[in-house]
Amino acid sequence: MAQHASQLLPSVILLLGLVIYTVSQRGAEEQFKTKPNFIIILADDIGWGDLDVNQPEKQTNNTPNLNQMAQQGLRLTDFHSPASTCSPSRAAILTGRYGLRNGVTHNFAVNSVAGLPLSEVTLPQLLQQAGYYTAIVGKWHLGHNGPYGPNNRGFDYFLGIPYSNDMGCTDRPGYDLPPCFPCVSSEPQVIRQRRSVHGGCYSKVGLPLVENGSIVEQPLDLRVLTEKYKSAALRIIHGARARAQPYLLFVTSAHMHVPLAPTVANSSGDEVYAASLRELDGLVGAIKAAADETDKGNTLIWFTGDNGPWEQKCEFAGSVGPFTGKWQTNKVEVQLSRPPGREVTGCPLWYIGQAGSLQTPPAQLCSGIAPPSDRRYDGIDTTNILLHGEHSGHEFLFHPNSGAAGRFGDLQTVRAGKHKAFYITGGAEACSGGTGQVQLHDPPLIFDLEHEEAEETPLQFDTPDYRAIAWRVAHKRDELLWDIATDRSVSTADYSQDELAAPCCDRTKAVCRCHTVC
Ligand SMILES: [Ca+2]
Repeated sequence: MAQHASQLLPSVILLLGLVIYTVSQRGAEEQFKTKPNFIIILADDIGWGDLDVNQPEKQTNNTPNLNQMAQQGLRLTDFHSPASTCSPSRAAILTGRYGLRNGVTHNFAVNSVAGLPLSEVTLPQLLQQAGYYTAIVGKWHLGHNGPYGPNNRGFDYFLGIPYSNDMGCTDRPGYDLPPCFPCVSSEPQVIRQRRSVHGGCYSKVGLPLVENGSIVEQPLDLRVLTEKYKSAALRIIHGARARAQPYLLFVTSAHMHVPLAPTVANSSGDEVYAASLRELDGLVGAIKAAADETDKGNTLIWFTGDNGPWEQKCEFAGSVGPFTGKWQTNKVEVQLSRPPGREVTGCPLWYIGQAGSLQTPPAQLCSGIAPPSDRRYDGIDTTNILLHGEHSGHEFLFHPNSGAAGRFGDLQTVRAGKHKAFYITGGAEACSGGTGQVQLHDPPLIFDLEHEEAEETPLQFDTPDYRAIAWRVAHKRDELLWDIATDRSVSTADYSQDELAAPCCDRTKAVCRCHTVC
């Protein structure tokens, strides 16, 4: 149930189940003498099975730097995204609150007028007040106009895209399914749009690269974006260290969201995806190396994904590993993708430092940082998990509908220990193009994940086991809804749109083109 977070990092964690503790932490008393630095690397649409460490038998060797982090740091092996799409996932990470509280229940659009409600307080805002330098490099997707931009939501610096990397045309489109046309095409725009029926091809406005509220390139060049992000990230790390200022660096990479844009000799889907993974891994390695070089022993690096693979992108989508949601694909005529609630990413976490116990957890070192007490939080403080090896987390997790079926934000699945209950299934589009039939389940389908991670066979309804679990789930679900209903600070997001809200460096030119600094 909701907990009132009282310490640092209330917002970044929604945890459940075991945390495999791979590093002995005894013997290093000197870490975190000062305020620790935080680096959060959030991969987009990455799959649980994309990391070598999660599927070592495949011997793909695409993620050597992440492997190293997994070996030397902590792996959170039952770690869940708070939502199944980009905006609500990011809103929950930055606020520590479910979408039903922070108001962000589905994605914002290119033409969105607003964003994450201004009544919400973000993690960077708290750290900024505590003297941190705060920077985001990558995708924002929580509103790009005026007060909703990242520079007004707690970040001192922003370089990146206001939303997803497929929400605008480019001159050299990356790999996508279906392939999107370049901004400049001999074909009439209307034909381009008609052919882009699979979604994801936005041809009206060029994809902008924004730095601190100003468009610096439109459309941007996808093939050099990673290098720009890397340069910015390293500059931030070195700059903060030179000033002896603690920092929060939030790297929200375009990887593995389509369009993928690696340099490849062979453009087969598998090779494109693997090359993109290697590119992401290289970015992670460069950031870790810079953090090691500048402030080893005083920096926490957390790597995770925002919502799992976008399955309808087929060969350009990630791997879910064994978490296939088989009940849905077997029992429903049309194949489903991205089963609701299965937005799982088993994520390695690395904290930089020598092995050893930590006498002073960051929450204590950063005393004075406390989220507002006028609202309730769903996130928990992870100090003891990260630094002291505790295997605690949420016993119950709630997964909202973020756009597949039902009303936005409705509780779709509930995770209760080793069990998972589905109230709604269907609605997501599969690689085949089919969309599963939306079904409501009352009583819910319940799976025992300890016995069957593929979720193929639900428990029998008329058994004492089922009834006991269903009662617990229903009780906790009601408790959460009551908790939200009595929360004094619940926000509502404005999802209205206006064409003039689209980022545009020059409205007199097609697709808002500016080749150089605008
Ligand atoms: Ca995503």
